Amino acid sequence: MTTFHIRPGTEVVEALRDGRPVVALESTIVSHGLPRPDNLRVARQIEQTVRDAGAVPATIGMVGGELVVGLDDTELTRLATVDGVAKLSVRDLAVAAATGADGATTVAATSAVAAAVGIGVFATGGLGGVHREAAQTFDESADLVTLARTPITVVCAGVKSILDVGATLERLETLGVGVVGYRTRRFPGFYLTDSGFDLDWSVDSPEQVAAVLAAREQHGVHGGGLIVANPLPVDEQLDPALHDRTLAEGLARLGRDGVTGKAVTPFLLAHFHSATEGASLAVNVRIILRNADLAARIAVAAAPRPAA
Ligand code: PSU
Ligand code: MN
Repeated sequence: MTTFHIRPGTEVVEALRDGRPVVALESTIVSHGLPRPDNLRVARQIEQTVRDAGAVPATIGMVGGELVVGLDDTELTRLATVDGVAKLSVRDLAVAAATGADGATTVAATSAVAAAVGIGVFATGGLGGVHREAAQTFDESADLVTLARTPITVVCAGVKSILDVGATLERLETLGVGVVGYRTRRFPGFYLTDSGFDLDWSVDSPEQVAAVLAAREQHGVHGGGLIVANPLPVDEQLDPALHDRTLAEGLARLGRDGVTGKAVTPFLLAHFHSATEGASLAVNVRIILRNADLAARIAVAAAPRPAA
């Protein structure tokens, strides 16, 4: 009988064993969220940003059915460049493993796998959430329900602006997922600095996030996730008029091309990247790198032992 253990990379094993800071990174953004050939370059840059801030990066993905925490460069290259890499949510992991698939893990799957191996901090771009037509389609990302039951801190620039942000915030409240702004009381809008929605809580430093995590653990009451919402500075956001125009076009195309289900998010992101002639890509990359840096500083502040 084949065995299906999660395989942590050597560096990740050692860091976790020694109580040094580790940051989980997702691979869906690499395989499905960013266009080639930029995706591989950006994936490496994200890892380097985590290292520069003193933590060990652990990009999570599936290679030939093996679930890897801390892909090496050959594996990362494979997920960034080969065709047919599946988009894996939590429910897909076992099927993909049993069938020997290559797969990229979403925020949901990355969070679940990271928590399973004892990684507490994760950086991404923007979370999935409630889609705008959800009242008809029921399309709500599994990111939300997974964060309800997974003890992980996700650093992101809010939820993707292609979504129904208000409905997503309501669902996060219902599901008991903590949401704090990083030096802001406004929920970020991914490509945009401000989604237009208020937040109840704001934290000022990585140390304060570490204190939240310590309190949660010592209380032993809240077993779910914490979202640290890190907005882009206003002068780095996508031009709001360009954003709104591109989004309206993208949503119209969805309907016209009959795109549904898990293809919706990659379709809209690809539309943004081509319709803005790279402007949204540059913004998306800035978002991820800033989040990787903050996540690493949180992991450093929360780690039992400092980085080597
Ligand atoms: N954020 C990005 N780019 C992405 C995603 C997030 O900047 O590609 C991915 C994440 O992996 C997230 C997924 O989990 O989109 C959401 O997909 P869906 O809406 O189908 O759940
Ligand atoms: Mn969906």
